[in-house]
Amino acid sequence: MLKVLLASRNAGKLREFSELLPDLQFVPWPADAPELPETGAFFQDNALQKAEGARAWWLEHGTEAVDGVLADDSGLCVDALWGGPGVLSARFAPDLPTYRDKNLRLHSLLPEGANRSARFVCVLAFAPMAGRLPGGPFTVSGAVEGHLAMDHRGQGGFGYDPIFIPGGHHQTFGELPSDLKHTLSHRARACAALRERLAIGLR
Ligand code: ITT
Repeated sequence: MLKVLLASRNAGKLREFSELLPDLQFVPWPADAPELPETGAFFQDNALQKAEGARAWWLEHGTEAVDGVLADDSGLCVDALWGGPGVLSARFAPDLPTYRDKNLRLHSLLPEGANRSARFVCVLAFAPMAGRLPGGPFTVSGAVEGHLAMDHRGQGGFGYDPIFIPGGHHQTFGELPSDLKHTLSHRARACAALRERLAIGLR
């Protein structure tokens, strides 16, 4: 079983990766490790920056051997907001403490009757550890199309899940069971591509 350092402080992502990739053993990013910079303009830049930053830090400070480092940069892209908050999703409305408040702020930016179409995008970067896996860093991606609900609905998931309705459904990711989210989400699709690249096969 490959042992992979997950370069993320987001507990929702850690839970989803453990469920989506049960054939990988994840080492969580330590609480006392530094914040990983993400200064790029695109999901792919930030995912690579986090994976390579975490790999360099782990080579000096890591407490156990790992086969590689996985980083995720993701976000919600709303068409009526020219693709925003997009790559800035984690930094949207920093004055508001909860995602319920952030979601309401997002709604307030959409004029009455606006196009509510949106998509979740996820780019994963994988950086192999030299001597343990061959090759250099690479990225894979996934997306799910949908639209924004009129209000904040459901307790499941994390982040923007309670306002996103995936195409073909009437409930938000906050209301739908996580098993169903895992069949069609942006992160599930990116994980399927990652499994192929790592040749660990699809379940
Ligand atoms: P790390 O960089 O430490 O991984 P982060 O939360 O800062 O954690 P991102 O920079 O990738 O991660 O920001 C992505 C934001 O987009 C995240 O904070 C969520 O608010 C949102 N997001 C991403 N995937 C999501 C999902 O599956 N469901 C709901 N919201 C999601």
